[in-house]
Amino acid sequence: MSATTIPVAMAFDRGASEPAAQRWAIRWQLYLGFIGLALGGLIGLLQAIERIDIDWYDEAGLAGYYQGLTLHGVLLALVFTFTFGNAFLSLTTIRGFGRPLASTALVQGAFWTALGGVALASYAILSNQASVLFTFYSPMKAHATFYLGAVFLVLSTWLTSANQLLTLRAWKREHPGERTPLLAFVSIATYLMWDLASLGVAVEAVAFLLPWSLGWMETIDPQFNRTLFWFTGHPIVYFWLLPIYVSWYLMVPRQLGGKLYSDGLTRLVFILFLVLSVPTGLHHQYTDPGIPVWMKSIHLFTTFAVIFPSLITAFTLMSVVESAGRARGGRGIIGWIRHLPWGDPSVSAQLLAMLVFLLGGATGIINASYTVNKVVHNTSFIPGHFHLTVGTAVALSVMGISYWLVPYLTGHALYGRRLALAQGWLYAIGVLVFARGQIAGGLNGMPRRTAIGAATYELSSWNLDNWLTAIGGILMTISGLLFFIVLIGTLLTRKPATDVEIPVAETRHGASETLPVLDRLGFWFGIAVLLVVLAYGPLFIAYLPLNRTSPGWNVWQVPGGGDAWVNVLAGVWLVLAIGGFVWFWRMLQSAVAESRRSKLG
Ligand code: HEM
Ligand SMILES: [Cu+2]
Repeated sequence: MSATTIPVAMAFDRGASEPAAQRWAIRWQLYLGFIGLALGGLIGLLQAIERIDIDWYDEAGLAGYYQGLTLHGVLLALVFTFTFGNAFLSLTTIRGFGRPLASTALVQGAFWTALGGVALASYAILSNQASVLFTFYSPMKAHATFYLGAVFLVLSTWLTSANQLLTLRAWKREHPGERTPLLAFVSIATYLMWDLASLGVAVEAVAFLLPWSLGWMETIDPQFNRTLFWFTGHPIVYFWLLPIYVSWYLMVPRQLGGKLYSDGLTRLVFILFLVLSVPTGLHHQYTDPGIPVWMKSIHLFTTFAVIFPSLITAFTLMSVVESAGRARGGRGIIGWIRHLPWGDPSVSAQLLAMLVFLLGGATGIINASYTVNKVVHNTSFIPGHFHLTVGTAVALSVMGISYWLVPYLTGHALYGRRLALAQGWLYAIGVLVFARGQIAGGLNGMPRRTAIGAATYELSSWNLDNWLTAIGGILMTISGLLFFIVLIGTLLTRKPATDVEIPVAETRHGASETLPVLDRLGFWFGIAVLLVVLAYGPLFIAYLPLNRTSPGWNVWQVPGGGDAWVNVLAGVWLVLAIGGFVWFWRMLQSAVAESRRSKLG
């Protein structure tokens, strides 16, 4: 039936202004993230059921708990989030400016570097030479391919950012004197924040970890590296979150049939994140020695300052959602909730993600408080907290966004709407049970990053917490399976999508009411740099010279790994992985071109 292919091709041309050569790079960047989500999520299941003494690590081919936990953290917190951000905010930049990205080579390059990074790091982790968790604290020492992979992954985000900035410049030339379109503005602000934030980990990896791991440098300063890590490690949470805020602020209102509240307020929120996200990292080091209390206190203040744009967000979104519910005929104090379009899986997943995020934000304030932090530090309270934030507010929103994004990018209709609906609810219920287990366990002194099932000091009072963690984790995994059934069904279906567009809301208070200074990204970036210098400068000055005394440790593996033949294997593996992918891709493209030609002929 020829009707199946032709509308698909037409669907691309209708709404999109991205050329095919940019679209495939965006699409594959997204798919790479989905692969990370699938594999990472499956390992989450292993971690959850380990707590009720079901140990499937051997069966999964993993050497142990920490190899699994490294995969889980890296695939979900780094690979999944970065590739989604690269894909989604490239697309929103295109849509915002109404023109293609300035450079096709950069958007394709971002995909290839991300893929190369994932290949390198996966090799290191899967061969059990890098069970150092996603925070890769020294003096635990991983194989160099692990750090190289991290560098590549960060590079892919920089290429994406460079492309946005080039596109901004091109657009400005075409539209002298005009206000930057809001959607493009927030997409670029997100990446500018991250450019600054990622410097810490880039310096850490390139100047210290990589040369040390290659044997060019004998010893390392673990405390200094931790500080560089957390320079990036706090703002990274906003790099996870802000792409989702782009959807919550600018897209969900449209999906609800309402309007975005205010152009100016939205810009202000993203500017506040740009300015305040980075000078906060020391709140992860409240318990670290060697850092003066007054410096930690400054970061405490900036941390509480970032709560401000988060609160603006909470109130703005609530007002948008409520007025949409009322516009749809809802009445009474809570009657409007029923009138929201809960039957749309993209909307319901994101509304549920927002609700769960309320608890994520509240628990975050507990972590951020200097004194109360001592109660929860390094306990399972922390994973309880961040599965409500990145693990749900972000992950569940990405799934919700996918329910329109994948049809948009492929031209295929969404498969299994009811499954998709069930998926969102199941995940939200699952994570609430899971987090209840982890949070209560943490308050009961249960450590994080520990195979609790195997621990000899397990307390009987943790029993209920462990069961809740396991049951919640199983529900989340089933929900994940549903998501991938919907996703694969959508990729395979022949039914063309009927309504393919990027949902972008109109604004109630538009750009004409916005102060011009709220459009000046360069100015705010400068302020952000200044605050970082003030917040970290004195610390680094007081800290230097470096205390490079520690050799590398491999605490997860019997000594003897990392021989020369392993490096040869690593090289071969890499070449095969990348070469195989290119070959497969070329083949696929020529097959598609072939079938188009024969259809037309
Ligand atoms: C099926 C769903 C999931 C389950 C059952 C699950 C389970 C777990 C458990 C039990 C831990 C704690 C391990 C420990 O402290 O020893 C953990 C850690 C973690 N999870 Fe998940 N998780 C899931 C999904 C996610 C998602 C979607 C994300 C992020 C997008 C995520 C990010 C993380 C991170 C960053 C850690 C910390 C790793 C570390 O401490 O190094 N998880 N997960
Ligand atoms: Cu933080």
